[in-house]
Amino acid sequence: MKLLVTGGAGFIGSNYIRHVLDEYPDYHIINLDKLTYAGNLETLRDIESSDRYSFIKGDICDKNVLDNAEFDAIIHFAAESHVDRSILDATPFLQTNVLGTYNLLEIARQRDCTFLHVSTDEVYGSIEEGLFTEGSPLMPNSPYAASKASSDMLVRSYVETHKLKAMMTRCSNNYGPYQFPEKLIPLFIINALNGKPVPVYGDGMNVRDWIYVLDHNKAVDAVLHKGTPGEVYNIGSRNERPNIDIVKLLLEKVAAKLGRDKDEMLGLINYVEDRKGHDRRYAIDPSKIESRLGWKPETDFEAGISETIEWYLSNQEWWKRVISGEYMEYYKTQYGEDL
Ligand code: NAD
Ligand code: TDX
Repeated sequence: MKLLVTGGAGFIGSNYIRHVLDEYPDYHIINLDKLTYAGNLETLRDIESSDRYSFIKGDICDKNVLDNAEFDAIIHFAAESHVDRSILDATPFLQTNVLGTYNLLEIARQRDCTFLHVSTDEVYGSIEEGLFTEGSPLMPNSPYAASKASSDMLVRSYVETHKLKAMMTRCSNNYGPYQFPEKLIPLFIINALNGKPVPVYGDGMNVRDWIYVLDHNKAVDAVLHKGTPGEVYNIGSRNERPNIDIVKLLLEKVAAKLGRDKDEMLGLINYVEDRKGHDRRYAIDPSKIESRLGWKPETDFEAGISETIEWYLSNQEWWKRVISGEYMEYYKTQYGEDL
């Protein structure tokens, strides 16, 4: 099998590539990535010399970008992925997430290859009670979510119209190593390590459903190998937590690891203005993938968080390079202060 992975220099895609190369000794991976601010080849240093891996620097919006590449399936992770950035400027979200996905669908149609679209629970909007199932209506609230829902609709249309062998996954919030520091968990770990305030939006009671990145990728892999074309699969860990609980857990664990005073660390909590259109609660029902494909999450949340904190402690060079330059400008615009 030769897999074309898009966005493989990002957080989830890089973890997916590592997982596939470890799991399937006869698989080859081509990684197509534009290397935006979120893409980083240092994340792939340990595998770049593998003769089963190759890299194309390119844009998924470019019609000719894959002209010289051969592959059996496309696993599509590439996206603009941060909600706050989509509120500041949605343009790249529409370009990459909508037009880029359309371009890849066309390429997949011409080659008649399998297409696995990696989407998100955010397309369902916010839910007060109960869980999102695959049949829940799409009610995206942020420009990011709207761009992902649009891409989901395009995938659906290619299945119906062109009989493309496409499948779709919708996963909850991921955490783990190599996540870009703009997202809640790495941002708060790094600020805590640096003794900087951690900016909690609103009342801190928004709920997210957290999953360890490798569990997500094992589910993507199950869909690739055992999924039914045309189907959507929700992926989640049944692990709902209000943000403030996560923040306290992170700060307490960082304090313990650094031998610092817990109450002093908790003093870094800074309630700030809420995110515009902030979804109150995401909650995924993963019963379908569990019962039909035999997947289930394996990582205990507290253990996964401890490992993640340990990783950011031991890989300071990685994130110190990542948070320079463009990210510092973004941070100032978003939070009104220097990093
Ligand atoms: P990320 O921002 O860490 O990585 C995105 C990658 O895509 C980067 O390497 C970037 O360079 C690349 N990219 C962006 N635009 C591109 C373009 N036009 N052409 C080629 N490459 C481009 O994102 P992530 O958190 O790893 O998310 C990966 C996918 O998973 C996304 O589709 C996202 O919507 C989805 N998802 C993420 C989460 C989460 O919690 N992070 C949850 C559910 C679903
Ligand atoms: O500084 C912050 N303060 C804060 O309170 C940040 C960055 C976030 N938050 C809150 C907002 C959310 O309620 O924490 C929660 C998680 O925020 P993010 O890490 O930005 O994730 P979220 O907006 O939930 O979206 C994530 O999950 C779904 C990913 O970024 C998406 O790519 C994925 O589709």
